[in-house]
Amino acid sequence: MAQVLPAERDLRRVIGDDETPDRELDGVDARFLLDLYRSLILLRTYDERSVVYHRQGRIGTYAIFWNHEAMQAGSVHALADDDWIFPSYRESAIGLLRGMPAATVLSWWRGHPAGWWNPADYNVASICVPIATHVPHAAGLAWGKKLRGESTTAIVYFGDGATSEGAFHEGANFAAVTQAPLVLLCNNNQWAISTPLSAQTHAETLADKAAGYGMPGVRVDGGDVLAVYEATCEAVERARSGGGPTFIEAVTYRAAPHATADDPKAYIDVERVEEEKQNECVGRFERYLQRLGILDDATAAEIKAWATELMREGIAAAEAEPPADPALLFEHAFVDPPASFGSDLAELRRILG
Ligand SMILES: Cc1ncc(C[n+]2csc(CCOP(=O)(O)OP(=O)(O)O)c2C)c(N)n1
Ligand SMILES: [Mg+2]
Repeated sequence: MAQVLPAERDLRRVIGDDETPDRELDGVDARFLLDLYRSLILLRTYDERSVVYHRQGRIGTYAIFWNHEAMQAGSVHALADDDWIFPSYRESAIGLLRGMPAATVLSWWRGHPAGWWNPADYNVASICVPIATHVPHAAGLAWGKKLRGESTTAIVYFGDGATSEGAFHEGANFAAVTQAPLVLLCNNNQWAISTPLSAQTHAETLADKAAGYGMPGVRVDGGDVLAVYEATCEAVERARSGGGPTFIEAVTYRAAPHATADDPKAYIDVERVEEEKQNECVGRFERYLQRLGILDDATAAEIKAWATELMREGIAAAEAEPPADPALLFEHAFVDPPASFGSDLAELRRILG
């Protein structure tokens, strides 16, 4: 039986602060760092514009991921293009990093069928809203790739709350038993809507859970894009070389409401949110790049303008989609529709105009 060491408890960091210097990272050059920055700005712009579009009534309820861009971009940049990504609703726009049009994801938030893509086009699975149910899907896909002798790996994103779900346990255990090439990336943003982490687990860290499955557990500062990148590279390398799954706990803090339908003032620590905003992940990387002399104002402005234009085009294209036929909602619901179905549908069409 393989021996599994206790999870790493210290938070890994690469980007320094007032007290700690930046740590050197092997094998990354200026071009890579700027690509990473471009991804961060794309996600940040997508997220901020989406909140505006929601307020303007142009998309439906939206799950904000402000300050979680680093754990998303850092991990995706550690993958090969054919590795599979299984997002939760919190990573709804992660497909943009694989070339998916913004219009597709915006259409998803508009509840329009154009928001559903063929996962095989991008190796990005559908956005998963039920908590943790995609963990077994990802474990199964990764196991299948291993059985076929392919070197593809998969990564699955889920939250701290998801670790209390049966599906998380089933997926993690299955991946470990089959030694599937899977990275389990837990975004520990310390809240599951209004349920704090302290009500979620009595374990000292979520990474400690990994030992129970017989897999390595790592804790990283989820606001440090390079620490997430480094930890994911190691996990992907382990997976590819037959070493099985890894659990990564990316420690972040939810600095925005759970979603546009939530008002967290009733439960969240407002001062802590303000602290997090001061130290948010995109600004931290920007300052790091400036310290290295890699990012100047003109380049930053050019990247921001590019991302803003992509969003402008994206919402225009999503809004130009012809309205969907409401019959689609029922297409897979009945083998034999009830007798009243035809008249009910006609009534619905009449109401929708
Ligand atoms: C199976 C299931 N139960 C309940 C819900 C309702 N729900 C939506 S988000 C959420 C909280 C999840 O918290 P966490 O896993 O920490 O992810 P986060 O929202 O913080 O990214 C819950 C309980 C759901 N979507 N699916
Ligand atoms: Mg959470």
